[in-house]
Amino acid sequence: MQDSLIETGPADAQPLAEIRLNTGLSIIIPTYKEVENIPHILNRLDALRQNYNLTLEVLFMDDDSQDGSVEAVAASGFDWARMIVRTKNRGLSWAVIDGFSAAQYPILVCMDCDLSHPPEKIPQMVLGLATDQQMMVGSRYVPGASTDDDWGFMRWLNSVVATMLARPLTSVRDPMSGFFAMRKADFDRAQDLNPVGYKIALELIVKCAFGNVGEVPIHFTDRVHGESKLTLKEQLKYIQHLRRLYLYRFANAMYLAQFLVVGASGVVVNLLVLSLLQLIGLPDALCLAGGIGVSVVTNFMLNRRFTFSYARDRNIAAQFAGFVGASAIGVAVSFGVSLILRESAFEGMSYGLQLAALCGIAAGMIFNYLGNRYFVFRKTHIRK
Ligand SMILES: Nc1nc2c(ncn2[C@@H]2O[C@H](COP(=O)(O)OP(=O)(O)OP(=O)(O)O)[C@@H](O)[C@H]2O)c(=O)[nH]1
Ligand SMILES: [Mg+2]
Repeated sequence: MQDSLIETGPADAQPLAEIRLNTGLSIIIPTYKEVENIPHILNRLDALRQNYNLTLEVLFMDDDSQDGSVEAVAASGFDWARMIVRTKNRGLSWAVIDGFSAAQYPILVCMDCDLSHPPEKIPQMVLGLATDQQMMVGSRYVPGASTDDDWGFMRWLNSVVATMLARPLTSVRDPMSGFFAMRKADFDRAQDLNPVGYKIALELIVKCAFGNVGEVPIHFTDRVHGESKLTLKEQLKYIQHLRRLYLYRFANAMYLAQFLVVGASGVVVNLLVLSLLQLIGLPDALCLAGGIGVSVVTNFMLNRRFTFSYARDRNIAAQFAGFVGASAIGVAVSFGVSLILRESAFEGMSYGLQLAALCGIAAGMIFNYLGNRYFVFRKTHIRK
């Protein structure tokens, strides 16, 4: 943790305007075709710099916009601002990660270039880090915050649903915000950063295991200049990102949940195939065998592709043999457990056979899951 960031006493002892911040700030701004906004944001940051006598650097992390952005930063004449042009590993989140890595000061701030995020809130955010907060978020969803009036219903709904889906990962009200501050030391310790899409704050909250995240209310202004890059494709990437984060945070529960969903899909496939074969007039035994055969293959493929995707570059034939073997042993376990229970715990009970069968199915499934998780798709020996 940093020593005091504040030169002159705690925040509530004096008005914010009088506080002098003596720790340098690195402000990271990911950009793509933001040439019109660059002079405006630099002027607002310069005003802030002078008001608070800040030591800061501003790094524009640009994905090779080629729209005059480089020249716009140079023309500002501010020696504390520079542009880093990126040609590899493009994308907003990676631009921020690269900027955080390149930063030279102990406090990191991330913000958009389109003036949606008020730079004037930065001192309050930095102040939060001076207490025990690990991250401070410029938030649209805490009391005192607001958004421009023309946020349509769909945009609002979209944002609410996205935030709700992240709720099991963090209680932060606005984890989707692109405006946040944290310590460089915490960033340097972060491991396994692997974001897809836009939600870099959420990625950092989960991967740094931040429990103390403070929120500062902001007024979120819609962009006036330039175009939004938040396309539908980006929004779909969020689902992929969420899946990764859930896997990271709740690995075992997620593997089991996905395994069960795949199992349920297998029931549907089985019945569909069986009915189709019956329609074309095959004998019952062949219909049953067809349903089982196809659903075993689809279950295997789905588990390999999704549930245990970390192992999908391993030998498919060996995995398939293991999968079928585990299923066969699972069936045997199910049969054995059912028989034993039928003759012991459930003996003489009405529906005793059905109850015994249900327990057998559960035991078989658990065996099957464990066999796949720890043997067929085990995590060791993953080829890089
Ligand atoms: N380096 C880099 N920056 C990006 C990329 N996509 C967007 N940005 C920047 O990230 C910030 C946020 O992007 P926006 O397009 O404003 O996305 P948004 O704020 O979610 O949506 P709107 O405000 O409605 O446009 C802006 O400063 C963009 O210039 C990218 O692929 N690479
Ligand atoms: Mg924006």
